[in-house]
Amino acid sequence: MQFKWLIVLAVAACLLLTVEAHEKKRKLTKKVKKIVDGKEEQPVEQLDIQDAIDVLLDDEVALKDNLCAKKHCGAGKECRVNENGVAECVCMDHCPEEKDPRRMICSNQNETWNSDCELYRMRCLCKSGSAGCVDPKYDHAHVEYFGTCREVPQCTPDEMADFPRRMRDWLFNVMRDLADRHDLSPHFLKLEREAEKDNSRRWANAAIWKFCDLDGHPHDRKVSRHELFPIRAPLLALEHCIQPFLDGCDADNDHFITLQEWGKCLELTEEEIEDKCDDVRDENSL
Ligand SMILES: *[C@@H]1O[C@H](CO)[C@@H](O)[C@H](O)[C@H]1NC(C)=O
Ligand SMILES: [Ca+2]
Ligand SMILES: [Ca+2]
Repeated sequence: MQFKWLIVLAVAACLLLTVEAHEKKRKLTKKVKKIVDGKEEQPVEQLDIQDAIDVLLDDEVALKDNLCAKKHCGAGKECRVNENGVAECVCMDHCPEEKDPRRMICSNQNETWNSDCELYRMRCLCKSGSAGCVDPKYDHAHVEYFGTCREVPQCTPDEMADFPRRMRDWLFNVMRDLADRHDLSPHFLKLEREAEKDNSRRWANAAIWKFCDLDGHPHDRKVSRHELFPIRAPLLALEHCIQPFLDGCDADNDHFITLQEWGKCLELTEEEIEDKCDDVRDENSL
């Protein structure tokens, strides 16, 4: 009888100790993480260094979070710490489940996907030769436009003739909207203010701003097909002339649009268009 009680007591004591130790470690982990992230300054003497090191070594999650925090992975990829302790981008295991139909996209292969994450995850799997790749054609998949795939009507000559004007209007309105929302960098805000004051600068300044904005990766004063994505993808489903329009902008067919070509296809004169891209691009808009 007595023996039985002894066991119960021993078990209870053990449990209590584990819970206490666990709680202590949890608090310590939190503290160490805060210090590592620079959110809290802790006088060294108040923290047992060995305890802190133990936490960092034990708690691999804290370490991994920290290694991956500064790493940026492309669409469909996520950061993971490999066995050598190096943070690397790998194809995502799962994309967040997407129930919002507005997140659907149409790929360049005219297939509707639930989200861009799903498409880029598949491209990642195919590029890395993973078994999860269902068809090698996805090596070169990208988002063609937002929304489900649909029949994009032909752009008629009349519509095409009117399109540069519509585009100029649209660009200026977007620029003005960004200025109102304080989302323009000071450099481009100056261009916007000038356009508001002087009607003759309206189209040109908006065109220059958008060109500089698109020419981001790399910033080489020409806009590649890839760099056109931010205007092509949202507009393609709505404006069926955007694709022929953009194709036409690259007058010499070298796959890049220069500022001169951009100005010309927006029907601006050469005098109106000058390179005013800010070289300090760290406070870039959009
Ligand atoms: C793309 O898919 C849509 C919907 O399935 C279809 O209506 C359209 O004709 C297709 N477009 C092309 C270019 O094949
Ligand atoms: Ca560029
Ligand atoms: Ca060109």
